[in-house]
Amino acid sequence: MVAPALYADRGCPFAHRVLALLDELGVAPELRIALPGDVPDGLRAFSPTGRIPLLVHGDIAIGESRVMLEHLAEAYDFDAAFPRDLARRTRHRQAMALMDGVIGPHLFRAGPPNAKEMARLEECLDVLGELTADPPAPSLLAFHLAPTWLRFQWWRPESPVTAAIRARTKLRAWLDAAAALPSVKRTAPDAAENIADFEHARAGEKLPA
Ligand SMILES: N[C@@H](CCC(=O)N[C@@H](CS)C(=O)NCC(=O)O)C(=O)O
Repeated sequence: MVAPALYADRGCPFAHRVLALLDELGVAPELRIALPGDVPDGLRAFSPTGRIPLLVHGDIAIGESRVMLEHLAEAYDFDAAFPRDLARRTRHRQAMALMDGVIGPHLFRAGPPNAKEMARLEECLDVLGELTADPPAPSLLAFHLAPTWLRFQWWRPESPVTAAIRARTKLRAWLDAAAALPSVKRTAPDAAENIADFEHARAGEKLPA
């Protein structure tokens, strides 16, 4: 099978999900990684707006990291992708959707959530908390959530969202264990460099090449 090509910028949390899964699968991707703020070489042929990350595998280009994970899990027969039990499998999918739709976007927002947003976040964290019954073993859920949790701690240490996650002891322990999985750690960027990249991006500065 042709190797997948991943276009991203350095330290991207969404690309980290995919890199962790590929590491777990023992698949070496073609990497097209740009400095933050730059467009990876060749990306515009697939995405004129230069949106990242993008995974190209054979004749398919995928622009959503959650779909990249599912595609790669199927392409490379990752048996542990989801639990076999339907209800647990659906919970995993729901948690990933809530992370992308409700919780994760607060990483990219400067201000704190308002009261209504905070109530919704707490509700979603309750749903994530139900998952802690499953061990944080290698799975699409672990590879999906752990990179985002790392960025909350690195980029938003003072955020009420980070505090709300930390306050949930079991959820926090689960996320910490997911972030400590070997394939997540091996593919994680250096924390200090990643924080500096984020601060540059926030200030709208271009990094020196
Ligand atoms: N839902 C996408 C999120 C991708 C995403 O937000 N990428 C960031 C860069 S790390 C981005 O393009 N942000 C600017 C924008 O959305 O215009 C995924 O999971 O892959």
